[in-house]
Amino acid sequence: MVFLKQLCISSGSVLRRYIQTSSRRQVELTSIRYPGVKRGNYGVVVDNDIATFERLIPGRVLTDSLEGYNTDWLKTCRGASQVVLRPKSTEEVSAILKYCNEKKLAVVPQGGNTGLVGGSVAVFDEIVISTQLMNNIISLDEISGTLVCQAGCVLASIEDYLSEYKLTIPVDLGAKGSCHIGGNVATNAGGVRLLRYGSLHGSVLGLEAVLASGEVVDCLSTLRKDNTGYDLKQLFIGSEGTLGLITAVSLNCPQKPQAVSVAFLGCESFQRVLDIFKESRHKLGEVMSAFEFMDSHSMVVAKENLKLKSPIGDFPFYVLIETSGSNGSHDEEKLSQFLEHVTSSEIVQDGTVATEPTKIQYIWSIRERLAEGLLHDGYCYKYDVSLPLSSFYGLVEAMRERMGNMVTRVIGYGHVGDGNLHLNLTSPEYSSEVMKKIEPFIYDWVADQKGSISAEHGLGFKKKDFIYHSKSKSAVRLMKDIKRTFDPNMILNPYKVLPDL
Ligand code: FAD
Ligand code: 2HG
Ligand code: ZN
Repeated sequence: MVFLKQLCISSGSVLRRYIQTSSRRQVELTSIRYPGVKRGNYGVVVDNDIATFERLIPGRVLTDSLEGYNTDWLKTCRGASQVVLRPKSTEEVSAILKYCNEKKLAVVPQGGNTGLVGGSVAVFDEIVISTQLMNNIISLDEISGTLVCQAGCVLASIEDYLSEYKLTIPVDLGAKGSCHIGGNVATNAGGVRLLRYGSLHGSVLGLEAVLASGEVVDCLSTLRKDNTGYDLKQLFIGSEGTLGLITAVSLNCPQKPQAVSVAFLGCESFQRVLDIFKESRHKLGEVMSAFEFMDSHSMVVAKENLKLKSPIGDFPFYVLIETSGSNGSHDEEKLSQFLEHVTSSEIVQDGTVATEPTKIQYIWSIRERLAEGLLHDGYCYKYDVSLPLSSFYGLVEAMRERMGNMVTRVIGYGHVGDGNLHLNLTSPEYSSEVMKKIEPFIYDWVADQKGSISAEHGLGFKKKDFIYHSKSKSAVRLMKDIKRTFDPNMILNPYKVLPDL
């Protein structure tokens, strides 16, 4: 395959710096913290296997200093993988998987290792297959905005590449300096642009994946419309590495907005957040590209743990609204009419608007760096749920009341515009008592409201046993049938997504 451009791995991001500085702390092995999970009947890697891998991908077999590949971003899961493989091409991935399948060696696909549900690292000694070196752009059609690239391209690097062509990427998230597009697709990541561009189920035009047997499934279409049979690519989107290893992706990339504004607003209650949302949908309409909220407890994390300054005074709730479009003065006029309305009707108490890139970035960092800020407290119990807006913040209040002083804090923030709440609790270190008090209560609460126990992060290792809170028995049975068809030896990311396999 001929590549257009190799993207350099983004190294300057805050996220990457954070990962490096905090990786000194040793995390308890997952197999010890979760004694209920038993190692499957898989082969154990021996010298002969290492020699074979070395033949398949010379110089790209790692057996030393694997701590970073074995530990998740949250520092809550640690595997004991003895080998990391770094293929460069689909053919190499295919040869590796064919061999592993024959030897019944379990594997875990890994992109940027920023996943938040323990899905990207081994539970026992699964082999890590990293997409780090699969970072080439394959093609770009500037007219239609269709990008085809390898799965290991870092999201921020793709965004930089596209911006040279006045295009942008339809998915954006705080981990963009480290996460890979393959990882984004494998988790069906949502992020802050979903409100504008929809989910990856719509933006991914095609993909290529390698099955456990080594067979390459070529669904790398670049067509917007293609109704020929079942849309197989959809099965891989959000399958979290359990059905195949995604090696390349074709994406529909929108025009880069020419003008962006961000409003940061303070208000008195969560009901006011909803009032602002209703008014913004009405008055900003098509120019609104993000609607996020955070509570006052989140602002404390931003200020105390991240040393960020709030651009406005103290309020119980904050809203971040982004507008973006092709005509700055038109968007700004709409935004100022909207702001005049919400302040004069006292829905909003105070606010500020940024149009300069550095100021916009600063305001976004208050919201986007909360995940990082929480890690300063010690252990973070992370929940990512979909709820009807009528009961959205009720869960945060219920958890705060339930946990009392068992935890350091309970905070709520997230993508209100998509009905996605991020609920986080922290304590100085992991406590099974705290965990028992949180789960399954939290999942029962969400199921009672007909919500989803995972809006965007997926089930991974930590949440797989609760799948029935959001999916029916018949749906899970079908998922298991699909898993058996795609991966009969169950070597692909075992102990993840589906329970009791
Ligand atoms: P990894 O973490 O390496 O892997 C994630 C899962 O995908 C694993 O199960 C892994 O086995 C599988 N996988 C990875 N690559 C492949 C592949 N090529 N083929 C098959 N399977 C693969 N998520 C959101 O949805 N929205 C957000 O706003 C958001 N913000 C975040 C902010 C921060 C600071 C952090 C740390 C994470 C955030 N996330 C968010 C979590 C999100 O899932 C990941 O950031 C991202 O999508 C995962 O990409 P990755 O390359 O790091 O994948
Ligand atoms: C975000 O939206 C991410 O910032 C992380 O999805 C959410 O920290 C979290 O819980
Ligand atoms: Zn999110």
